[in-house]
Amino acid sequence: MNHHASIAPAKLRIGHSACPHDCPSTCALDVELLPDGRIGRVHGARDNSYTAGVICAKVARYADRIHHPDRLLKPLVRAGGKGEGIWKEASWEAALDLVAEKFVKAEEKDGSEAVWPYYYAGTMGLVQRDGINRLRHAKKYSGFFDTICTNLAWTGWVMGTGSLRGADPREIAKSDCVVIWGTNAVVTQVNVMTHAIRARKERGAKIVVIDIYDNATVKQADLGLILRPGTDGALACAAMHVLFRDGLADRVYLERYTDDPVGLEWHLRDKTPEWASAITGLSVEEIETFARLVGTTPKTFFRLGYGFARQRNGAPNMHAALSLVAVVGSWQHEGGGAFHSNSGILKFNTELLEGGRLRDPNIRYLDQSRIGPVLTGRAEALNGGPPVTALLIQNTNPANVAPEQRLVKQGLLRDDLFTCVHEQFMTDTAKLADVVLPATMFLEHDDIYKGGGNQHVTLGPKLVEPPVGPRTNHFVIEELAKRLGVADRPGFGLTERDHIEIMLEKKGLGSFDSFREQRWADLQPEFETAHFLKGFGHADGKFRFRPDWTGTVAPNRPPRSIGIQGDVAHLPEFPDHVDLIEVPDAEHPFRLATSPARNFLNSTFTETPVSRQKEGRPELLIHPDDAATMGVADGDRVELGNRRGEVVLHARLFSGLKHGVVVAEGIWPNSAHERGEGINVLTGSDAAAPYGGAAFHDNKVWVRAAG
Ligand SMILES: Nc1nc2c(c(=O)[nH]1)N[C@H]1C(S)=C(S)[C@@H](COP(=O)(O)OP(=O)(O)OC[C@H]3O[C@@H](n4cnc5c(=O)[nH]c(N)nc54)[C@H](O)[C@@H]3O)O[C@H]1N2
Ligand SMILES: Nc1nc2c(c(=O)[nH]1)N[C@H]1C(S)=C(S)[C@@H](COP(=O)(O)OP(=O)(O)OC[C@H]3O[C@@H](n4cnc5c(=O)[nH]c(N)nc54)[C@H](O)[C@@H]3O)O[C@H]1N2
Ligand code: SF4
Ligand SMILES: [Mo]
Repeated sequence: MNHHASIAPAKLRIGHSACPHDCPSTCALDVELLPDGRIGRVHGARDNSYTAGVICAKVARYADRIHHPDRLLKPLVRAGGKGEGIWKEASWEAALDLVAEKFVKAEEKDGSEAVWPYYYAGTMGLVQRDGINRLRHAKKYSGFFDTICTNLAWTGWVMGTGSLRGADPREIAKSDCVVIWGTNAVVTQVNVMTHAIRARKERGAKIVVIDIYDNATVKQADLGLILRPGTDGALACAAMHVLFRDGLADRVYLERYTDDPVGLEWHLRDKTPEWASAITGLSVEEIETFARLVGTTPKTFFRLGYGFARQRNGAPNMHAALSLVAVVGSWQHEGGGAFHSNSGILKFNTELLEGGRLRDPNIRYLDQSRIGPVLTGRAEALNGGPPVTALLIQNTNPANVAPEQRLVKQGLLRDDLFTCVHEQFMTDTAKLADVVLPATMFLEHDDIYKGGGNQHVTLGPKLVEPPVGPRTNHFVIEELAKRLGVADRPGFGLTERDHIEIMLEKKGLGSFDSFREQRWADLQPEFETAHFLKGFGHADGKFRFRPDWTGTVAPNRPPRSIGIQGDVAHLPEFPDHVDLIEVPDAEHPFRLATSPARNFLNSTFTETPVSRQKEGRPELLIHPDDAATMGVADGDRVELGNRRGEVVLHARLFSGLKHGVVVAEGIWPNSAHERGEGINVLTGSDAAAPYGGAAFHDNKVWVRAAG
């Protein structure tokens, strides 16, 4: 016996992967693989130039999630009333047979559009996320218009630039001023901070943060601007006014690269700091200081987030902020310009994966954000088609995260609706299902990931065996296809690895095995392209101060069956402040934002004990002066509500926000709330102009002591 070998510590193996979660950072990961088949700590890859060795704490402790005792392991079939929590275990064969039978029945009764595959970004892997579209197209099921997260922000961006890309986010490290606008980056995409802090350390760069409350990112700022929700357009206009007024606008750049600088200057003549101060709640000095800083610092990098666009005027506000970047002319400099998302540069050919050739253009689409009105049968939400009587849900938790929650739940409880949920945990949505199927986690299956907030494509190969029971999304789609008679159509019958290999090869990125060695590819366009110095994405190459709000700009224009949305008549001709938001009134004197929690990612990680413990309980941040007027003390129960419903939270007195503004952090499980109803009872499912999208941070509410 080799005594020596048996006591030597087992060498820690490291597996390489990508974070699959819906976070712009898409970190490259180094995962500790333990000899017993479990994982240890997860680390950020040091040699990835964007990740740079840093990841968030919740993914570093992923062992708590993947080895969680509450993971779903068996297919479950409802054995009591909907939502009662009485289940019967079933074999995979029996459960899939039942799902297929119900889908066929729904189709026979109301046509194929009665079935709605409903999915989102629980995993951002292309195969496991988007493969569901192959089944949808092959079966002519209802289409899915994915508005919930990106539509307001992307639309505003593309209206200006014509293209969904921007300056290399790593250039933040080379800036002299970093403006972090409407993103709580410390919490939601920590890698932005890695590069911003480097700029501060190495170059003495100033960090500006624009938000509605004194959050973890504002605390890092040299200049923190806390404004009223939905007023960023006013700030941007006043800053541009100051630049024109003080001769700091780059007129040569404007003449060459923009559509109507003269019209813009005339339009801004009365958008003074005083005007903006009254709208934003910022002081005139704050606005002047901000304008002067960006106007005199050529290398100013604007990192524009999603958060400030989650307002009904979010698209115009995003466009207004971008317009400021053009007036400064900062696009011309390395370390300058703006960035929001790179989704426009990282295109793969997903024809086979998503079954593009099987698509029937006459099939109606339904709006993801409007699942409440859709499931409760509102004719305008059904877009001229039949009721939805069957749902296949993967990668998302709409009973918790979607707006107007009472409608969503009312819909899911319908007796004539059959719902199959494929999940890792018994989420609020799974609880309301008829069949629940257990899903694998990212380290247990093969996939490939595109960075939204960076420029990498990263492989996430299978690194560990799943427990007995859970199966991949791909498996479920393939098995249903067999039972529904479409398994012989193009794109079916391949493995995950086949799909990845096909996409890599079509993009000239090698094979699965070579890419596995390589781990990721850096697809950053070169400087002049990235900075739009060869022209912006519109046909005339110009940045548009006068957007064509109902025009045909890609990427997220609504499909024909949905059309242009919301109050387009009031979208501004030039950058402006428009009151498309829920303006407070006597009955609803407060503005509520539902901002992200650090230890949760949407509703994910609400199941892990450390995240739960760190977040404490559902709270409402409220200004001490506002609390005093209603006799509310720190920790008291408060009820807040609007015409959509009411929720009880615990007050946390907090002076880092404006009077009349309240913030509820995190999407807690519905069951963590007093009445089993979550924060999205209060948010609206009306589609915002012009391309739709949910305005999660734009809610007028009343607040009162709950005793
Ligand atoms: N820890 C954690 N990380 C996450 C998530 C999470 O829930 N938790 N969610 C992930 C997802 S899906 C996404 S899309 C990204 C989103 O990440 P972000 O781009 O950061 O967007 P949000 O998280 O919606 O909000 C960011 C900030 O905008 C603020 N805000 C709200 N309204 C306004 C406004 O009118 N003006 C301004 N200036 N600020 C406003 C909010 O208070 C919040 O502090 O984060 C991802 N990362
Ligand atoms: N009040 C309020 N509501 C919001 C927001 C807000 O800021 N405020 N943010 C909105 C935003 S930006 C977004 S993007 C949405 C996100 O909402 P969702 O897309 O629903 O995101 P998660 O809540 O993270 O839920 C993803 C689910 O997918 C599951 N999952 C993960 N990987 C897999 C897999 O491989 N297979 C299967 N079958 N399941 C998997 C997870 O277990 C999890 O339950 O929420 C929106 N809702
Ligand atoms: S920062 Fe975002 S991408 Fe990186 S590990 Fe955390 S959740 Fe994943
Ligand atoms: Mo999102």
